[in-house]
Amino acid sequence: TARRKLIAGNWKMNGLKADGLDLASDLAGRLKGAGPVAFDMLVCPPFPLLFPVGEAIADSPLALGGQDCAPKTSGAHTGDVAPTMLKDAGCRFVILGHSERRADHGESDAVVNAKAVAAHKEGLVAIVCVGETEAQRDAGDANAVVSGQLAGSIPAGATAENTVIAYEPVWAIGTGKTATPDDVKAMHAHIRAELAGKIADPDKVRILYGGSVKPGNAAELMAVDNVDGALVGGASLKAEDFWGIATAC
Ligand code: G2H
Repeated sequence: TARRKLIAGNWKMNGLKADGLDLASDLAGRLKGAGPVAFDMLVCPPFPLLFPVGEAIADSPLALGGQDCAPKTSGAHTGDVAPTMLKDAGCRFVILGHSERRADHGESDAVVNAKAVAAHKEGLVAIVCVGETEAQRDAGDANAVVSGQLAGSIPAGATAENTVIAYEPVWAIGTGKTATPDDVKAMHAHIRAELAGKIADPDKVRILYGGSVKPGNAAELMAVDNVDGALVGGASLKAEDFWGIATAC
């Protein structure tokens, strides 16, 4: 099954309005200039930047996503952002259950699942993140941990159109350590097998790799079986680096 690669930039908590506009406009310009490309490109800025960035790239193929959303549509939930609001800002995607959300905000698989249900209701594509810690990997539990996260986080009604999986080994996030192509190949094959019965058309689901992806290692990682794109943090903050990753695949 041919799956079109998705190169997603997770800006995390970085950048003010001027930086975000520069970065997004630069990428949109490169996409426009490149003509037909073999990948989809997505940027996920912090919430306050969604509207200005969304307006700046509205006429471009560069897609917009949020980094999280609430499991509800509206109401008395101070500090939360509803999927309807992401949609209103022009988002097509939302990252859910990133390991930083799981660690910093105690998000469980059940919470991620509820958020994905809410995102799907608004027609957003949920990028559901999974990944083991270093201790879990060292204990030989990586596959079991990821299986549990998939089983708990993927909601009923998930399809290859409304759901993307991102495998991010926690020990490789922002650390400069990257999983080896063999590690990635084994885990992505495991995830693909686990998707059967949980998502319609499991062969069509895109499985992204994330964790210290940069221009220098992108070609090698993106060539691995069942790697259908990248979720990029640090290296998505510079247009040249992010573009370098996208064009390496
Ligand atoms: C993993 C990744 C993006 P980085 O969190 O989600 O970040 O590329 O900085 O390791």
